[in-house]
Amino acid sequence: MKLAMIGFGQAGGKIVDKFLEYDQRTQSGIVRAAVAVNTAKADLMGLENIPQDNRVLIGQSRVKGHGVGADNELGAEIAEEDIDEVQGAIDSIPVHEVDAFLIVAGMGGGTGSGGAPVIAKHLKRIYTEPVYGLGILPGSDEGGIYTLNAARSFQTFVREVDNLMVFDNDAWRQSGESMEGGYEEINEEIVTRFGILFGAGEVGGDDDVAESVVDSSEIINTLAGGGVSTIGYAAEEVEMQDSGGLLSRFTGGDGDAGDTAHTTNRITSLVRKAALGRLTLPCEIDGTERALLVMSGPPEHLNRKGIERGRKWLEEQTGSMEVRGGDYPVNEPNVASVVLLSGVNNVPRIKELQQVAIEAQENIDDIRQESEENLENLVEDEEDELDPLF
Ligand SMILES: Nc1nc2c(ncn2[C@@H]2O[C@H](COP(=O)(O)OP(=O)(O)OP(=O)(O)O)[C@@H](O)[C@H]2O)c(=O)[nH]1
Ligand SMILES: [Mg+2]
Repeated sequence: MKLAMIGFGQAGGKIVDKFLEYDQRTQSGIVRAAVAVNTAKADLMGLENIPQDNRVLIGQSRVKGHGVGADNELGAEIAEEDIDEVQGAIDSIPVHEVDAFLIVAGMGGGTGSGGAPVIAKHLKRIYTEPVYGLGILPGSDEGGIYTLNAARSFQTFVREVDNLMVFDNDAWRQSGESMEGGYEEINEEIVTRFGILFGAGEVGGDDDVAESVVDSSEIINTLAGGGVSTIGYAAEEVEMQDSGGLLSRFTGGDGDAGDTAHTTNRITSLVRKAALGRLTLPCEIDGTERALLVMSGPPEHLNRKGIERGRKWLEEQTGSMEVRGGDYPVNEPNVASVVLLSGVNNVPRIKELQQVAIEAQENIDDIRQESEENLENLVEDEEDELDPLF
């Protein structure tokens, strides 16, 4: 599946930059175009793979290239004011060649958090292609303003996009590591999972293959209907056959004869590990609306029986009637299972964020009321003083 990726803010830019690196490394062909937008000049300069012309500095007259310092209202204002500059970069994308847009942003800061929903709304108005979001939730140790930004931005972002895929830094942060080193690994984790998912929709051409291989329309249909998505992943190293490569499968049926049971069992256990292990956004998988299973690996280590069993198991576990599945043949000594759970409903972290947003709203009302009362008292006092009878 070919994507036009737009990274908003520092996290967004870095992750899109990493997707380009992944794309070059694996030849997955998922990044048709990559754009980075930021209010901070230094962040844009630090990117490695996104072409210079596709790096858009916005808000220069307001913040002089220094970022918005986690003020996401300012981030949103600037994105709206400078939307033409962002559109200028998007104009260079051959949109007829992409299957969808993917907007990537950290939800805790100012630029990405404020700007991502603005650009999503803009793209939806102009283009017919689906607009997906990849939202990064902050770690809980980052401080109140980050959580509050995320709580607010999340609500808006999920409304503006066709589906919001989420990665929660809080569930993935590692103690005892530097922040930067931690992000390096986390970003690698992100591009691996999403890379396999979207890369699956890029295999095609041969009609014999098309039947069992995941098609980009299956990814789009799984994401359609909106809501929040999370992704599970599990992999195992395997030995590769010396010759034959991708073709052996289609001439030799289900690959290595004799090993079919082992192959099937490996697949079903990887599906369980992916769905029950650490998800990009931890949640209860029961109650998921739609799901997609992608099994990637050397063709001789994939079989239809395993994928069908894995798919059935996912139906039971999620209670969903809409579980798709297929394979993604690659020439790497790894069998991997990627499970996309779309429209998840039981997510503790989101409930927590909603609570934060509600409390903040209530506090704002309290603060307003308090200041109004103060004002009234002040006026009354003054009136009292002015009254000569007292
Ligand atoms: N996974 C991941 N998360 C990151 C990375 N960098 C930052 N974050 C997260 O993203 C949040 C927002 O940070 P930034 O992206 O730097 O913020 P920004 O959008 O540039 O906004 P301002 O700096 O306030 O202008 C942070 O609170 C982190 O949780 C990264 O490289 N990877
Ligand atoms: Mg920044």
